[in-house]
Amino acid sequence: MPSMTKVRYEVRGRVALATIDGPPVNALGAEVRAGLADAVERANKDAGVTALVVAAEGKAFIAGADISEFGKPPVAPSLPDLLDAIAGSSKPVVAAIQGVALGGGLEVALACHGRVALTGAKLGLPEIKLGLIPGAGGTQRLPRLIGAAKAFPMMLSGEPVSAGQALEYGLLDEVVSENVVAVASQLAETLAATGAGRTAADRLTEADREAFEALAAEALKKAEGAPNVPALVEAVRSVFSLPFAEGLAVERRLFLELVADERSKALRHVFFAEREVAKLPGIGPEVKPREILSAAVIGAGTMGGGIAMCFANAGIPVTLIETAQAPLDNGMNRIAAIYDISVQRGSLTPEARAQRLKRITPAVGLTAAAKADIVIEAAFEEMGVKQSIFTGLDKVAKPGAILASNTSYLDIPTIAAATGRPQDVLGMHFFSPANVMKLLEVVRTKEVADDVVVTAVALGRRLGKVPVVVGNGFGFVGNRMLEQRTRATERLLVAGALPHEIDAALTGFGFKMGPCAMADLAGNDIGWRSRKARGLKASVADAICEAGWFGQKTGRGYYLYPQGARAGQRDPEVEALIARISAEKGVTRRSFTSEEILARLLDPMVNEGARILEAGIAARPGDIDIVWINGYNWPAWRGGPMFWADSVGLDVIAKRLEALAAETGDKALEPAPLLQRLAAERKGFGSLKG
Ligand code: 3H9
Repeated sequence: MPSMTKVRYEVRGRVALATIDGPPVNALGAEVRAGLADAVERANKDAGVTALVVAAEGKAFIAGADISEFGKPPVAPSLPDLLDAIAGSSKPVVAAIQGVALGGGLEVALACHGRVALTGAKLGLPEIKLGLIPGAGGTQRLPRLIGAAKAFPMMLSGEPVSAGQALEYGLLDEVVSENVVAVASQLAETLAATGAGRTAADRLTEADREAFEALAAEALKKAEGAPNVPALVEAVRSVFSLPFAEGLAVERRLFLELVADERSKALRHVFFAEREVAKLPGIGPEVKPREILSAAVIGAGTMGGGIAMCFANAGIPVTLIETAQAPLDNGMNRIAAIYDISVQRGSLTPEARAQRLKRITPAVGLTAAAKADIVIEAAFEEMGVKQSIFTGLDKVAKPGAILASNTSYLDIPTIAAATGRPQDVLGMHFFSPANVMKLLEVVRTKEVADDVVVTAVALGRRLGKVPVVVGNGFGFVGNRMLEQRTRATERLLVAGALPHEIDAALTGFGFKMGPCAMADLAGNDIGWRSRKARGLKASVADAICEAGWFGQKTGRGYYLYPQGARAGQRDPEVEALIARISAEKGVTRRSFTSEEILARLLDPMVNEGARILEAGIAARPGDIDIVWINGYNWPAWRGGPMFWADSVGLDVIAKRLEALAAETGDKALEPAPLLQRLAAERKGFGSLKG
């Protein structure tokens, strides 16, 4: 029997008060459930008590079921049983809500006989975001209380509503600006005296059903194979056709099916990985960020312009610096044009556009960076260029200013060595388009000061990014693994697969685009230039570039793009070229299934991920997953490459890599020692946590 220390029970006058005290967010773990069940029982047994109020300490009322308990053996009382006890209590129970009431937390409130909330409270059922549906009566009680046409969109979006909105919906009885527990106690006594309780099944009218069905039809059309949307529709629909208890049983069955589904497991993994990634190994809470009131960005190209926009969008004044007026004007025009598109689309008002543009000050010459609290260099990707910029910055930047490079591949300590202040230098690697993509790799060197890392992470969040701290090393985390996928693509093309087959395998997996379409979009010449600089060759990719087929911008690449088409069409010439290259290499082409293609593309990435972990470039497997989900469109419901590898089985992946290494004679494809060890122990990367 778990201890009940997380719920305090006391009696104030004739009303009992159960206060949840389960920091950080009062999730409904076993102890909290047991404490609440005990409070309901005690209040019902105590002749001196007429009603019960459920309240909570801290910033949240209740953040929901304890997500970390899902998939583990159940511990009584279950949440549905607890809520049955609350709803069936002979003495009225009233919820006193402050902060967030989410998921199971709102379901607790819904099972109560009355609900009072403090201004600023937020109420929602976010289960959909975890690949689930509400599983403790939410799909049955909320529609009965406020009508299915209002309840369904709340559950479908997962977004919480404000206390004011909830009051308007009839979800709350009262909203108060203070003394929420006292007001809830008064309501509880009134309910006890009058015997009144909310029976709102009359909200379920024919008009409501029709409105719900229209919303449901639209939601199902957009569901794109997500299993929980049809489940949500089925559960809510049953409020119109089944008695309450049977509806609850339908909801329970669907909820349990979804909890067991690999897609929800992946989304739950991502939820925790997103929070883990914020914890910086070896840096305690005593390390405070430096103040950032202004910024400068060096280089007004696509990347620099996008980064400047991030600052302007976040309300931070930024100076955009170039070496000459012409590229600066081009850069500013490009930024204005991007904002124009947002205004045309209606996502930005003309006033906001003007304000944002005003925050960007164009300037020629590095001295314009003198007053900035942070300078981000986004110049040409060449060490000499970077070093001369950092030497210049060292002369002009104020003491304590953070000097960051947006390099994708280059060695940060070498860049930092161009200054006399390596403790202030780090990498801040944005992803293109920088004003859109969420990922920010914060590259931590051995020399950089802890508060600089903390500042970069805090700033990243202010800019709306997902910052992931990574170690220094070629390509850091994301591009280092991407290179493995690019090489795998080349191998597959030579061995017998065609561009559209490779791309289809990845889009079938859930990516928005495959590697060939992606290369055509980004420009094949980028990789070509980088290979040449490093003395590397890729027969097919090089031949395509030698033919001048750089991708969409030239109308052809791996595919044809007639008349500026955005979706590529198969190109017989490219396919013949690939076949010729295979023949020249003496390769007899063979066909590959989608599964084989996937394994050949993804296994080497996982292997590289293992090496990245061995080298300490990423602190945790989950960090790698967050990089790939936020920077490279890895589908979140597949959990990221390391989670995916665990779900396939590391022993399976290790065997496949051994076979690939033998077939190609490429020793680099042999399983990394960490992968081998975990596979032999029959463990996953997930076992490395904590
Ligand atoms: C559900 O309720 C199912 C039911 O319908 C049916 C059941 C039968 N569980 O985000 P933060 C941890 S499904 C376990 O950094 P914030 C979190 O990991 C649930 N742990 O704070 C972190 O731990 P740590 C539906 C949880 O202030 C710490 O709390 N509910 C849970 O930025 C602080 O979190 C949801 O989906 C949880 N439910 O945001 C709500 N929630 O410090 C999920 C949080 O060790 N939660 N933790 O890293 C949230 O949206 C945000 O956490 C919240 C606070 C807005 C509450």
